[in-house]
Parts: sequence; structure tokens; C-alpha cells
Amino acid sequence: DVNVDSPYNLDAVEEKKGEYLEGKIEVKGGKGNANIGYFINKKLHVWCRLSNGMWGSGTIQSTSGEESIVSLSNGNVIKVSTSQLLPANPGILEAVNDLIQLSYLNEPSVLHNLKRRYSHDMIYSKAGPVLIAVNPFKDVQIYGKDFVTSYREKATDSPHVFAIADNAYNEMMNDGLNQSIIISGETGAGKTETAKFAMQYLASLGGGYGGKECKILQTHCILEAFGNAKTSRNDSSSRFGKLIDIHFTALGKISGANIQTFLLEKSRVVQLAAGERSYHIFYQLCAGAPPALRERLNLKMANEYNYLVQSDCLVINGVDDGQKFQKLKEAFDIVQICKEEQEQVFAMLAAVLWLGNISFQVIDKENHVEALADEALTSVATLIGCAPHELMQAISTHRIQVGKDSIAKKLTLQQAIDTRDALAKFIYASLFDWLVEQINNSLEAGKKHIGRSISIIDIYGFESLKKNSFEQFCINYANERLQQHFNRHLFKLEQEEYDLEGIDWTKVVFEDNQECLDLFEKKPLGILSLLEEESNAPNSTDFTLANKLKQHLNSNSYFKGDRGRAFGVLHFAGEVLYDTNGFLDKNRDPLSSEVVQLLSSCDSQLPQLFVKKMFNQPLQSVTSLDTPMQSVALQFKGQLFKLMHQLESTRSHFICCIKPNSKQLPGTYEEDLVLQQLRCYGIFEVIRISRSGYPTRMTHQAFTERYGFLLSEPIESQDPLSISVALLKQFNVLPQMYQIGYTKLFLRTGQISALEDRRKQVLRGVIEVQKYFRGHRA
Ligand code: AD9
Ligand code: MG
Repeated sequence: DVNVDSPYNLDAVEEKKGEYLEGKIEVKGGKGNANIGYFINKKLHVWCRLSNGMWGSGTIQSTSGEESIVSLSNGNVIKVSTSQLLPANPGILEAVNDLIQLSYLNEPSVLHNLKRRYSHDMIYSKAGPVLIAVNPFKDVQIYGKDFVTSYREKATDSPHVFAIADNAYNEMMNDGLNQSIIISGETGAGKTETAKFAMQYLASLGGGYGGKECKILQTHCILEAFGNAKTSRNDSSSRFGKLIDIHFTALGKISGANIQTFLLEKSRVVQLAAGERSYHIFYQLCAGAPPALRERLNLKMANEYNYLVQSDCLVINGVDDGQKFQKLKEAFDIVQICKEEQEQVFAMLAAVLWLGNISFQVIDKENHVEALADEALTSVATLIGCAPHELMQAISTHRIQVGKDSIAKKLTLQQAIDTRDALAKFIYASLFDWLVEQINNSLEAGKKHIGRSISIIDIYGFESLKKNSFEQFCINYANERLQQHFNRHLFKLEQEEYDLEGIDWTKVVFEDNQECLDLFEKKPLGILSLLEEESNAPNSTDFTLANKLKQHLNSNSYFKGDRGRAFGVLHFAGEVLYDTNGFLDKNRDPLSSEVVQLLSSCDSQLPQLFVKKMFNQPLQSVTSLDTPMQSVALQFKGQLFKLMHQLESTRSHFICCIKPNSKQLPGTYEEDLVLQQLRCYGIFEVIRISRSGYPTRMTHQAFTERYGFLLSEPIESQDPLSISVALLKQFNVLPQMYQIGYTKLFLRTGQISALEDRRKQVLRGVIEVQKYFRGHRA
């Protein structure tokens, strides 16, 4: 018996597939060693785990007791535990387009299939409705105009991001439904690149109105400069989430677009891990600014700025930051950010850089400090438009209320540094938001959108690092939410539809992550609520936070609280341990009232605007200038809820990006790494469900409208359902290949093609006849 721990073992699959399996290999689902005997007789291939942890394929020579002798394809003969064997697919099923076509669904077969394709640069595969994209880490020539045309004309059915985009576009045009393309995957898996290709395709389909499509494509350059950075795992890692809505007219032309961003990683502006960089734009500005601009901004080279040198990494192999700066300016011009605004943007960037160079001098025994009045301080003051002593005051003192009077108290060194860094982060994050707003204005040109749209979502992937902090906490929470959408969309909706249509469909059990989401969101005893409470409590520390979480959540099976200052969460993608160090502070994200006042009295336009924006946010009431109105986590939760709500009204398409190796190398496929990602995104579950389901569905009405004319003999009743049934009979569609619902017809994979072929054939004939007659009339 071939049986393993994996839930995707042969038996399970055979049961699910039942009798409709067009078995290329006839394997009885029964127990006992009958299967093995069959495999031996037929010299069929099997997979076995090798001592190095890899899967090897071979044929069974003999079995005795619990052990089998397997002759591997590389010539070696090994003895393995019989229970470790899994059936391999026949040669003709190697490298299939869609994993649901595999006769045997098990982990090595799926891994091998993807690997075979990958080695031939076929980086895309389907897993039922989900597109899998394995990052090639090299230029594969599959995105040119010829490919766009091929997919547009349906000349190929090879899986591709273009096919997904084409599908979304067609469904939008045909059904009038808004669409979404959700791209997931871990850092470096290729989400952002994939999103760009999807947009490139849609832009080429929907081009037409005043070059909007060209503008949309240019936004990448700006967003990447300001929102991407080199991390240890991706040379250009997006440090923010984004949703791009592309708007179309009723005729399918692009009419505009709108970008929403989520939670930019602010801490990166002031603090870098070794070997990583801050946001690309800083290095681009330092390397590419022309002399006159350098002078106006008093700009130095990157290696003179503390914020940038701290990580010992100033350049990226193969990247010319100076040249990128020129490209950025061109992009600015295209999205109509005028020269004066550009200058202001650069001034803000230079101010942030100079802030990091401001140093403090200890002036008393209590470690109180004063900022040094040096070049750094005067440069910042000039760039943001205030007097140096005002800046000095704002970052080294704190006003407190004593009765009716307020007195200025000097800050300690750490407090002063935190205040200075908070200012830098605030300016940068506000600048980022401001830019997105400018881009949106330019893309929409003030129009209110009422037509249809396709949304593309590229949000940071699940992260499990050696040390996980508040940022990972938020990112993984977002992924948990997206995962639920994925589950709901693919599984729940699927089942509900079958139920609604009265279709007999053996319920498939699937993982739901609602309980993990509850752990985050339950009120008043979920992590987010508790975090909020602790953030507002006086004298709370990271330790009191950790204790509070433990105290209330230890009985939750998704929570692990027995680790000092840290706590663990059992995410859908695995357990992650979070260190609460800095949680409260990052969540509060305080900006001192001194700094707020300073910015609002600056001569420059942007700092003033940033402060105004901060206090104009809806839902926020200004209680005190010291505590921001809404904590970061709550704000983020609000954004996510809005996103989910928006997605719910769309038809979603999913792309799952896979990172084949952690070295960003082409041609390298690490099985374990791929397997872990496939498991984590529930791909096996998706395949299993798709195989046991009916992926093609059409209303009886639509079905008869499309194929009714193919009926060879007229039938009595003219209702769509009867015509559907007659058509199925005429085309010999086997009873196990379809089910008839109340309003819809459900067909298994591959069943529609015969009807489609016949339809095309007949239509072609009609056209020929018409031509013939036209020819004769002329
Ligand atoms: V992160 O979560 O933002 O850190 P992403 O977005 O998933 O990450 P990204 O799209 O940035 O990954 O891809 C990483 C790198 O892989 C890119 O810089 C490219 O060098 C490479 N890549 C990804 N997809 C493709 C592709 N289809 N063709 C060629 C690719 N190279
Ligand atoms: Mg990215």
C-alpha cells in the first residue's frame, strides 16, 4: 500500500477522483500490497525519499515485509521503507500545464512537474484556478509584443500572467464585474515584477486615452525609488503594500487609475540591518543630482550621511543609482510633477539625510543634551525653512504644563535621538504619501470614476525572519487576512455555489484561518486590542505587553506565550516568534508637540502640508499632540478591512509567486524551499479541490445561446435546461463529467473543448458559405 503522512496521498486522491479518473494508470485504491505488485509488474515509476532528503524516481524491483528494493533512474539500487513510496506520473504527464492534470497528486510529483517546466524556462503553471509563477531570476523572453498578441488572440493556452490579465479583462468586459488580481508570495518571489507584467498587458489592451497607460507604467519607477530598498533577500524589495486600480470605460479603454499604499516601513529611514540599504531614492539623489541642485541642497555623497553608512552597504551590484535618478526625473515629468515640486521633494530628502547627521552634546549629569549647531543642523533648518535655534529647541526639549505655564525640559540623549529620528521618519513617510497623492491626481485628472476596474494587489509576502518585530507582525497579519480571502473565494464560495445549485458535491474539508484572525482581532481580548490598551497605558513597557498577552491569550491554541519578552503566533504559513521589543513605540509612533509645532510654522510648503494632512485624517480626533490619534496597528487594520471589503465585490484571480532559491540565482531549484512555499499557500489543497470540482460553469441560458445551434435534431421543449441536456447527450458528454444545477451547468475540466471545436468548425463553414454567396452576387 502506498501511504504516507501527507494528506495528499494516493488513496485520498483516488477517493476524491472516484470513477471519473480517466486513469492512464489503473491503480486500485484498495489496501494491502496489491498496488505494489501492480507497480512491479508494470515497471511503473515511483518516488522515494533519498538519504539527502531529495526525492528520487525509480521502479520497484521487489518488496518484502515493510521494505522495497528500488532501482533509481540514476542506476543506483536502494532499499527503502515501502510506506515511503509514492506513485510517479507516467512520462506523458511530465511537465503538464495544469497540475490538476496529474494522475497522481503528491508532493514529489508536483515538485518534479514544476521543476521540469522551470528547467525549460516555462516559469508559469496552473494549479486549477491559481497561476503559479516560479521566479526565473533572469530575462526570459516571454513578455514581448508578440506574446501580448498571442494571448490576446488566444493563439496559445500556455499558462502566463498575460493569460490571467486577459481573463480578467474579458470577464470585466463580458460580465461587467470588477476584477482583482491578487499576487502573493514571499519576499523576492517576484510579486512586483508580476504585477508590472500584468499592468503592461492591460495597458496594451486598454491603451487609447491621452497616454494614461504610459503614465500608469511610469508610476512603477517612482514608487520603487521611494518605496523599495535592498534587503538581504531581495535587491529591490517593496517595503510597502500596494493596490493599483485600473479604470476602464465601457468600451474597454483605460480611463485612469488609482494607487493605494499600505504601511510603508518607516523604521528603515533611520535604522538599517547590516548589508541592507535605505530607500533607493536616497542613493539615487546622492549619485545623480546635477551640480546646481547639489549646491542648493548642500548635498554630499551617500557615504557622508549617517543614516546611509550605518549598514556598510551603499551600492547594489549592477545598479547605477545615478542613471536611475535621471529615469526618475523623467517619470516625474510624465506624471506631471512640476519642477518646483520636484525641487521640494529633493529638499525634503536632503533634510532627512542631514537630520541623521545632527548630533547632541551632553550638558549635565542627568544626561540631558543639546543639539550641536553645526552644518547638519543649519542644513536641515534651511531645507525645511525654519531658524536653526527653533529646530534645535524642537529636537532637544519637551514642553510640559506646570499649572498655567509651560516650561521647556531638556531631553536625555536617547529621547533627543528618538525625537530627531521620529521627525526624519515623519517627513519621509509623509513625502511618500504626498507623492502617491500627486500621482493619483495626475492619473485621474480629477475625474470621479464610475466605470469598471481591475485591481492589482502586490502586498508584502509572509515574513518569518530570525528576529521578527512589529513590522513582521503587521505584514503577517495582512497576509492572514489575504489568505482568508483566498480561502473564502476559492473554497467557500465554490461550495456555496454547489449547494445553492443543488449539486451533489462531497464536501471537501479545507483549512480556514478564521481562528488565527480571531486571535488578532477579537475584542476585547485579541492581540490588537491588548496592544492598543497597553499602548495607551502609562508606564507600560514591552515586558508588560508580553505579560498581558500571555495572561489573556495563553489558552488560545494559535498563541504561544511562554518565551520571556517574545510571543509566538501559529500562522497559516507556520509559526512565527515575535519579539515585543519596540512594539509599543512603533505602534504609538509618537511625534512630539514641539516637532509638530515646528513643522507647522516652517516657511516651506511641504512640511506644513504634512502636518495638516496628519490632523485632517478622518476618524481621528486630536486629543493631545503627543499621542497620535490612531495607533499604527489600528490604522492598518482599518486599511485592511477597507481593502477586503473592496475585494469582496470583485472577481478575484490569484497568482502565487514562488522563489526557487534563496540566492537570487537563475537555474537553481531548491526542492525543499519550493515545497515549503507550495504548502504554505495551500496549493495542494487548491489542486485537490479543483480536481474534485467542476471548474467550468455556465448558465443554461448562456450555454444554449452559445451552442444551441449545434443541435442536430430539434427537440420539443425550448427551455434552456432541456436544450442543455440534449446538447450534452448529442456530444456524448459522460454523466460523471457534468452536473445540472438549477440555473447552471457544471462541467469538469476539459469537457467544453469538444463543443467549442464543433462551434468554431460550424461557424467557419457559415462564413465560407457567406463568402461564396457574396462572391456570386458580385
Ligand atoms: V518583496 O516581497 O517586494 O521583497 P517581490 O516583489 O515578491 O519581493 P520582485 O518582484 O521584486 O519580488 O522580484 C525579485 C527579483 O526577481 C526581481 O528584481 C527580478 O530580478 C527577479 N524576477 C522576478 N520575476 C521575474 C520575471 N518574471 N522575469 C525575470 C524576475 N526576473
Ligand atoms: Mg515587491
